[in-house]
Amino acid sequence: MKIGIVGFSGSGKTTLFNALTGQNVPVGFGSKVNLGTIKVPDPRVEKLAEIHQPDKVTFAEILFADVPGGKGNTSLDPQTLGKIREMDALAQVVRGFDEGAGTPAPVAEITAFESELILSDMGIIEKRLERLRKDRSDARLLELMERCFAHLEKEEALRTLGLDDNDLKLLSGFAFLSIKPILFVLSLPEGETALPAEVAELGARRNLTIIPICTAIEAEIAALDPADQKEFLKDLGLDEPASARFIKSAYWLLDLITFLTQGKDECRAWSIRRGSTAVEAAGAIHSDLARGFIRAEVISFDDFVKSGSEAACRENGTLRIEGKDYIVKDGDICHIRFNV
Ligand SMILES: Nc1nc2c(ncn2[C@@H]2O[C@H](COP(=O)(O)OP(=O)(O)O)[C@@H](O)[C@H]2O)c(=O)[nH]1
Ligand SMILES: [Mg+2]
Repeated sequence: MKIGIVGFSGSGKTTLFNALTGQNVPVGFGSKVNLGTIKVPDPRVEKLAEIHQPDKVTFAEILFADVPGGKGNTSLDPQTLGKIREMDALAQVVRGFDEGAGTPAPVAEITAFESELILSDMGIIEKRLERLRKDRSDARLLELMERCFAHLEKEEALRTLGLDDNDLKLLSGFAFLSIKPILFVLSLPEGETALPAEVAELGARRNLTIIPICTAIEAEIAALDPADQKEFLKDLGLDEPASARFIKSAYWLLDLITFLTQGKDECRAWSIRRGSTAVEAAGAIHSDLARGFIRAEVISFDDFVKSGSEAACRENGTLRIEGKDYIVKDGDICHIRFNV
């Protein structure tokens, strides 16, 4: 799962990237995509580690790519669009600070960025429609493409069209931009914590997730050692760092859940999409486990902690045997039995 930190130049993307990952990438104009991961904090993994004392403890991770905005302040060049295309989901950083860059215009910035994605998608569809109308070979795709185009013409992103699973399958090869899930980070000046009224209003009206973050300060905090971080955050009236707030929103945006695996060798958390089956969860661990899937032995985290051991769960019936199609729940501890 790769989340692209995107937006126009000078909006605070690299600063946010540093705040999230604790890296120290130089800010300012650059054309390199920076990559970094953050661990998803999860007290359940810590609890399992406490019980098993394993050799290794592994948290789920989210991968970030800081995608430079290119030269334009209100438009995106083809290279930048190409880099955005590779992302699974987007976090657009919107400038909310002045700092010599001029009065911020966050609502206009959100709209302008969306327009760029929409225009790019329209270009792709237009070309394809021409061919589809000439060939008359694929009526289903033609109908779908016309529906998409009409929606984009109204300046609406494809993600708001209400496409069903079949539609999405047909469209997956096109890698449209305005179809990608997106959330917004408003980079605020020091000392401010709330969204300006016009931004909050836009978010409410269009049902957008917009997180206010003072990116510059949070980047400074992320560079401190953990003990000092707590102190600093308390002074600012925050109970958790930007990365924690961001992860929660990203999980929600991408509709992710966590399942767990445990043992003497490793206790580990894994992110999968809500609605994934046991065999898909097995595949997240290793393709062999999906290929040779026999069954999953599943205990909910709460039941495990209450019962104290896997043997006790077997005894009291809280360990369940589930098949391929079982829909994995958040907090399930899974043991995949497989044979390859
Ligand atoms: N005051 C203030 N300045 C910021 C903030 N975030 C970034 N900056 C500054 O704005 C400039 C551009 O930031 P940068 O992260 O390089 O933007 P990018 O081009 O989107 O990657 C840098 O000088 C940053 O120090 C912020 O939240 N508040
Ligand atoms: Mg940058």
